[in-house]
Amino acid sequence: MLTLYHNDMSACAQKVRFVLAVKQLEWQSEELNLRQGDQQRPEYLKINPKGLVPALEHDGNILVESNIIVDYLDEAFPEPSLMPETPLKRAKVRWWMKKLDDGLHLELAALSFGIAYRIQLLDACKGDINLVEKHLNAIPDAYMRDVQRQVMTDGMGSPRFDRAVNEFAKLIEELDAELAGHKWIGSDSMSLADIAFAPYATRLEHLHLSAMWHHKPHFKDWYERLKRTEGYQQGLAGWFNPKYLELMDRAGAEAWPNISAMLD
Ligand SMILES: N[C@@H](CCC(=O)N[C@@H](CS)C(=O)NCC(=O)O)C(=O)O
Repeated sequence: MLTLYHNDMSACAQKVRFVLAVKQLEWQSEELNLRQGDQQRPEYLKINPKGLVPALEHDGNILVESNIIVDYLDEAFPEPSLMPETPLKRAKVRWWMKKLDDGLHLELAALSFGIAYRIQLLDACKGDINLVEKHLNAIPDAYMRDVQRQVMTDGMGSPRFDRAVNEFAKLIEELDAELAGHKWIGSDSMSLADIAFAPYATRLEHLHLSAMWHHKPHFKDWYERLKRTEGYQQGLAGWFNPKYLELMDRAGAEAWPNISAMLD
């Protein structure tokens, strides 16, 4: 029995749902409202002490960290395999995925909060800055707490925000070069790496930033192909939250002139 603790728009949860869909696994959904602080409740902190989604329960065992969860699912449910056949290609897939844990995921949080999620959090706290502070102080993960605090305070004016924009511009450049040589990231068949990056391209698109890859034909083609897969449709598109989409589109369109000026 599989139970996923997740959120409809969380990038890391999207990645896991994509894999569950590709493998056609049945799972039970436990959805958390991240702006209302469900992830900070004591019951959930017993599942993931970092107060982050996703977490997966499989036959009574808890797994956290989305890259570890998808790797586990690929081993526990090997068909269809989402890792390439050779050790070298598997190493490449892992190398790409590691980038997310090495910092890119926090850059995404900086972009998302800096442009749109800060508005949601302020609304959830009814504009009361003390309640916002309380929510931020209760984030157990120090790295996530710092990022959110910096962009909650200074928004797009934060140096943290500028860095995030440029880290993503660099990633798109690198992926475009990678995809010039392979149909998929690191190999010629879709793997965990493609699935891991799908939510990041999606978030950028939702935040009105897809102009960042207008002149990156390989990246653009990869993303369009990925979106047409059944796994993407079920694991991501099927869960899109219209309220988030509306906010991200509106706030992203307003932010774009500032953001394009930040691009080196
Ligand atoms: N490295 C973790 C990151 C998980 C993470 O950052 N999750 C976000 C949603 S994508 C979260 O739960 N945020 C809670 C919050 O904003 O307080 C993973 O890959 O699972």
